[in-house]
Amino acid sequence: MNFIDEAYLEIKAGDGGSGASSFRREKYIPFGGPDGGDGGKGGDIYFKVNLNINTLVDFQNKKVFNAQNGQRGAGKNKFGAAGDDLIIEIPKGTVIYDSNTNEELIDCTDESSKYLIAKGGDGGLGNAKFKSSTNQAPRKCTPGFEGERRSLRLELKSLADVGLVGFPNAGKSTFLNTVSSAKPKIGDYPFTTLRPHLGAIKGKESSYVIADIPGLIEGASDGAGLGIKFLKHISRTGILLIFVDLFSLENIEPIDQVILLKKELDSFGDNLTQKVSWIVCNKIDLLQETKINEILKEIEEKLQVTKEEIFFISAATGEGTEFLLKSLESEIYKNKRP
Ligand SMILES: Nc1nc2c(ncn2[C@@H]2O[C@H](COP(=O)(O)OP(=O)(O)OP(=O)(O)O)[C@@H](O)[C@H]2O)c(=O)[nH]1
Ligand SMILES: [Mg+2]
Repeated sequence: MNFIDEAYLEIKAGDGGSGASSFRREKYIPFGGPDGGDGGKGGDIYFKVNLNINTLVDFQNKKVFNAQNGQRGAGKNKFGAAGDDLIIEIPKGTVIYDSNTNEELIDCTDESSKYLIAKGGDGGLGNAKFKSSTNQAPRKCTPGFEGERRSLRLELKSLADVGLVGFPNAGKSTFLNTVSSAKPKIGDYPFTTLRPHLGAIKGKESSYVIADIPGLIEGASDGAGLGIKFLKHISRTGILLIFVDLFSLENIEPIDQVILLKKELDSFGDNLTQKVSWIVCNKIDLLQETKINEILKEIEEKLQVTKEEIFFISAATGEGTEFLLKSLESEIYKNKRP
């Protein structure tokens, strides 16, 4: 299966135009001097963040990018025009690697910057540049330089503040639907979500972004299910919400879901388990209050999690979500303060 959070590109900046070899020819001037102009510089290639782009899907069809070449110089000291620069637009959070060496080249996190990735070649020199006291009529001119060429791999690591992790069908997308204007697909079957979705939450003081990613299953770190491929999207989030399905179709106990998910996060590495992670038990509308209290007690005691780190919600009815969002906002605000 092809996922859209990764793309391979071949890019080439423009070649410089060649310089011209030419001599001034005018009436009454029998021996005009050299007047060949220089070639124009080839266009550069840049990456630029476009906040309206959320995936790398467009690069599945277009993989080769060339900037314009510079034009040749001409007689009468005419310089060749420079080739146009090429700006490739990408989502915020795209990391660019050299696909041959795997070296990280650019981390495109700033929407106001233009990131230079390949320089266009300089133009060649016209013969006018070679005139000297000893050579009044040089014929020599030089070709332009080649533009830089690169093989790249792009990887999208979304810049969300909060990441949702949980087994398939736990209600992660339903939650994002309820609390933000993002509209990820919801289904009563596992693996409804096939790619990450971001939803913006407008809090009281500030706004923040939640990333919904495809569900994890046991063995994900070894490649089971959709694997852990998508965890890189939450590797930069400040807070993880571990979604527990209180009405699991496979009857996996809430506490076991938390243990299994934490194990998968741990295997992924990237310090995911070091993050602030809260447990969100979803679908309370389907349970009795006494059962909910039992679950709370069990998780508190056996996993040594405090009450403040466990939330009970119904993503479907919205119950409990307001309190969760308020807590998220103050936690994010706390971390963002210098
Ligand atoms: N009763 C009830 N059903 C819910 C609740 N939240 C989600 N559901 C249902 O649970 C099913 C799965 O919801 P999704 O939001 O698609 O689950 P998901 O975690 O995004 O699943 P994947 O994308 O497959 O990982 C859907 O049928 C939802 O309608 C809830 O709070 N209460
Ligand atoms: Mg989903």
